[in-house]
Order: sequence, then C-alpha cells, then structure tokens
Amino acid sequence: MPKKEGYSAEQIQVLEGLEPVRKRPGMYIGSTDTRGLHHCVYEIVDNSIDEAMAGHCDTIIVTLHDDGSVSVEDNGRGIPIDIHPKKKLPALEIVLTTLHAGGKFGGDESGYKVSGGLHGVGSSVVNALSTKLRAEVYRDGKIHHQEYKIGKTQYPLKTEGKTEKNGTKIQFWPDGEIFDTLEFSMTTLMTRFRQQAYLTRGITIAVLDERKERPTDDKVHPRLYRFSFEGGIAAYVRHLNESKETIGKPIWFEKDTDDGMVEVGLQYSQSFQENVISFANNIHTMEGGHHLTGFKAALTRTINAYARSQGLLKEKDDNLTADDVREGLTAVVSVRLKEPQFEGQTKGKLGNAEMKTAVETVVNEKLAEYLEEHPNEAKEIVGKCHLAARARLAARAARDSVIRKGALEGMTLPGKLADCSSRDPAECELYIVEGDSAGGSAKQARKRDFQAILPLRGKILNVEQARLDKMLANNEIKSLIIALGVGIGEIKDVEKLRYHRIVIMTDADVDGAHIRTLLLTLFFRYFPELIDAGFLYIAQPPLYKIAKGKDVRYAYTDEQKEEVLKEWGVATDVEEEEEEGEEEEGEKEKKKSPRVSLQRYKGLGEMNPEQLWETTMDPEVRTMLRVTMDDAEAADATFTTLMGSEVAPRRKFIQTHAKSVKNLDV
Ligand code: 0RA
Repeated sequence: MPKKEGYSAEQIQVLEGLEPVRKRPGMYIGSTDTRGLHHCVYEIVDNSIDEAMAGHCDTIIVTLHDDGSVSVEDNGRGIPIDIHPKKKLPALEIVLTTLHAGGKFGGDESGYKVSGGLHGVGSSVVNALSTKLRAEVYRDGKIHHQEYKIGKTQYPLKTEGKTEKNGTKIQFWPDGEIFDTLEFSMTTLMTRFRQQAYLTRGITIAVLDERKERPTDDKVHPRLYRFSFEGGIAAYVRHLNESKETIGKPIWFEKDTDDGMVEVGLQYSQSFQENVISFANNIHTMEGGHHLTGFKAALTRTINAYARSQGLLKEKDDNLTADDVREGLTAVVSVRLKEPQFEGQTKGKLGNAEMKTAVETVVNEKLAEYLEEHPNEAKEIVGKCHLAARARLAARAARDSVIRKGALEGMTLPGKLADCSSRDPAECELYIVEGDSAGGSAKQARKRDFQAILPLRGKILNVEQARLDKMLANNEIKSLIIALGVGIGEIKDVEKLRYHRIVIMTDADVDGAHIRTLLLTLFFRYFPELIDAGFLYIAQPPLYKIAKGKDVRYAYTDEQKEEVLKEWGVATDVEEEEEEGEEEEGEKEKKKSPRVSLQRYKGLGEMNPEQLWETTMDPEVRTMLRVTMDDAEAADATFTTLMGSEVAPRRKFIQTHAKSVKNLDV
C-alpha cells in the first residue's frame, strides 16, 4: 500500500489545464454515452475508496439529487487545503482544476490512474465536464468550500461554519452539452458499488435516490441502499454462488507479499460453469493478466498434487487439466500493488509479471493447507474435477462421432428432415419443431421450396440434468447438427450452413420452454457465430384463437386477448374453455350478434396446418424473435440456473418465464 501520510500540496504533480478534456472527453472517460456519465461517478467514488483503503474512512454516501446532480461524501481526512508553495493555491483547487498527464483511456500508459494510486487525479476530469461542481472539505472542525463551472474556479476557497465531521463531499452537475444522456441508473451504480463493497471489507457504500422521476428500471429498488459486507471476498463468492449447490463453505485467504497484497476467495459447486473474476487495485481486470495466470497455474498444480498424494489420481491417469479444475469453480482473485500496469485493448489486463509468482505462491501454499485440513471437501472437489475430465473425453468422442457422420454430407441428412428444394442458404429456413404431431402440421403448412422442417422428439427433454456433451450424443441433436451442415468443434465450417434462418418452434408450455432453453444452450455454447450473425429465431405461435362468426383473430399475448374480447363486448373475466369449443355468452346484448368462441392453444399440435401457416410461418405476417448475443453474461447465468443440478431455482425460472420468451434473450 502506498504511504499517504504527509502528502500535501507540494507533492501533487501540476501538469496542464482542463481544455483537452472538453475537446476530447472520450479520451478521459471512455465515451460520452451513459457509460461515460456513470464513469464520472466512479471517478469521484474511487478517490473516497482510496481513502478507505488507506484506513482513514469507512463510509461513502452517494446521492442522486432531484436536480440531476450527484454528490459523493466520505468520512475520511478531507482533501488537503494547504497552499501550494509555488502555485499559491490550495491543494484542493489544484486537484480539481489541473489535469494529470495523459488520459485514462488515451495513449499515455503512465497516466493511467488507479484506485490506490494518487488521490484526486480523476476529479478534475469530472469537474471539466460539469456545468457546476461544489467541493466541501470538513477538517479541523471547519467547513471549507469552493465551486467551479466547467472546471473554472468561481471563488477562492472559503472557510465558514463549524462541523464535527471529517471528510470530503463532492457534488457535480454533469454537462448536457457533453453527455448524450444525463439520466443516472441506480441499477448500474448499485452493481458497481456492490462489487467495490465486497472488495473492501469493512466499508459501507450507501446510495440514496432522491429523484422525483425515476427511470423504470430503478423503480424496483428502494430509494436507499447500503452495501456493507463484513465477509468481504468470501461473501462475494457466496453471493455469486447463491443459486448453486455448493461444496463446502467459501475458501478464503490473503497474504501480504513483497510484491503486493493477494486475496482470494473460491468455492466449487455442482454446476458446470466456471466463474473466475479478477481485480487489481479494485479495478476489474476483464482481460485477466498475470495475477489470473498465477492463480490458474497454482490451482491446477495443487489439486493434481493433492489428488496424487491421496491416491485419488492413479499413476496411469493423466493429470487433470486446467479446464477440468475450473469446471464448477467460482473464484475472486484480488491483488493490490504499488505500480499496476494495465494493458490490452480496454486496459483490462494486468501487466505486472511479478504478480504471477506472487499469486501462485500464495495459492499453492494456502490451498494445499485447506485441502489437507478439509479432507471431505477436498475429496468432493477432486471428484468433481475428475468428472469434468471424464466428461471432456466423452465429449470429444461424441463430437468425433458427430463429425464422422457429418463428413458424409448430403448423403446422411436425417430421414426425419423434410428438406426444402432451394439450395441457396440465404433464402432457406429450418424450422425445428417440438414433437412429431406438430412436425406433421408444419410439414403440411410449409412452403416447401424454402422451408424445411425438422421434428425433434420430446426425448431430448430427458437430458434435463445431463451435460451438453451427452446432448451431442443424442440422436435428435445429431440430426439437427447434420441438418445445419456446419459440423462441430474443430471441423466446424460456418460457410457450409444450409439455412440462414433457423427457427425454434416449441409449445407455449413448460416443456416447450425447456426444449427451447436446451436448444438455445446448444447454440450458445457450440454455434455462437450463428447467433452473432443473426440466424437464430424463436417462432411466435399465438396463444389464443378468438372467433365471432367469420371474423377470426389470433392473440399472441393475454393482453391482446383481453383487447379483442373487449372490442367485441365480452366480459374479460370470462372463463377460458378448457378444451376447444364454442362459448355461449350469457349477457343479453350479445344475443343478436354471433357467438364468440375462444380457443386456447396448448400446443402447436392443436393448430391445423392452415392456422399454423397463417399465424406463425407465413413470412408476410408472422413475427419471430431474433435471438441476440447482446447480454451473453446474463444469458450464461440463465443457463446456469436452467442447466444446474439444483431443481428448485430452475423450476421457478421456467414457470415464471414459460410464456415470456423475450426474457430469455441469449
Ligand atoms: C491526500 C492526503 C490526505 C487526504 C486525501 C488526499 C483525501 C483525498 C480524497 C478524495 C476524496 N476523499 C478524500 N479524502 C482524503 C490527507 C492529508 C492529511 O490529513 O495529512
């Protein structure tokens, strides 16, 4: 940890004015969209977190004011206000009105600011991009304040009033001429502050939303939120594993080394996902770096050594691979060091090579210790890794067999596939349909020149707890992959894709939702390029058919159904028929008009081919949802819940989402 005692006005590097910041804001805060706007808050909060990490502050309060401003108050020592001998200005004013060399997102590596580094470097950038900024410093029983407009000082530092407090409060009004939007998101801020509170044990970060008009997303949150985690990183790991069936309690250790602090939390679960996240000086290193490399190396080495020493891995067995030992692992690796180097495209990669050895040494030692002291958990962990290794071999075998079949190309197109006649992928569509009876309807309904139908048996449902590699061995899935024509694994060739529209068409019930999820998972894991290219769709069959004489309407949502019934003057609380049939309306006024019938489709099989065509398959009128990769991270969490071995959260998820396919966006 850098020493901060005795730091005063003379030590602050004075470099240049703030003009460049307004000229090229993106260089300093990344962008001027909503991300850049939120970045300003992080810049200010990071300085308070530095003060907390130095041990001088334990509470940070962030307030979203109704006038569009944000304030950040901490109970630290207060930004120094003594006068700089050469510049003859208070340190506070220098910190807020002068720019440190280089931009955070610019080319100058040396200018990269880190939490835990020099105080206040980013505040001047925020000041330059604000129509107004007010700083208050509580020190020595007095209140000191100063205001700025687009970074320009409005009056000399003023000392007035008494206070018992110590600390700093910065309030700023972001400039609408710079930012595309001035709307802060409580949801976004909370995610960031939760993460930072986990990483800094003992700190409390509170967010207070005082806005009268709140964005829709934010209305779900209480107006005051406090993040404070005594458990630190261990609590973070517990939080990440909340819906999973875990092995033992989170493992946690920290050690101060010559090269910096190393802190690690980890826990295995029965899921197949890996979730390892790393930080350097509280900054999320998205692209990893040497600290993460050290962690992975130590994990592989230590678990193999333990497994061998206990005879859990026989002499003839190969070592577990790095991938094997990370399956089902959730871990947080956090390091703090004096001079962090951030590299890579988004500066999200730690470049300090010494951190590999530092983390590796600590993890080797502490993890070995843990395994020795917790033989039951250790055994379960090794068993889990072993399973991953076996699955890896099985998956390879399954893939090979798929590839072998695929290699025969057109010859082996599955018998169940009703292919289209066109050979131009750009105009060809493949409907993946649940069940043979719906498949039959779809085959009759389709336009055979460009629409192909592949019925999948409900059988794939049985793989509900199975792994994807088992799915690949499944005949239904093999048929699908062969029909797509692209192969899989190393032999994948997306150019060979036979259809540029792949449409998942399943029933609007729980089983349908389940099959759809399995298929989405398959595409997400094995054919992400097809999702990226926008080739994957979800069909939208109607939920209801409502008829009055010759007038037939289809409703795709409950709201639409209500609308039609209202239009036709039918009481909306009318009971739906269980089975298809006519419904007699009791009310007198309706006697003269034809009877209204309401049919609820439980499955695609209930629709006759014409209905299926005119509601779901006719390109002229149908709507389909295009599956996107937009939120791959969120999707992965969805899949974890759905594919995980714990049944309860999965069932809950399917029940709540069975009808709202939109929430399943991949
Ligand atoms: C440098 C020295 C001292 C405090 C700080 C910086 C400081 C900066 C910020 C930014 C936000 N909150 C802050 N709190 C403290 C201490 C100087 C001293 O008392 O010797």
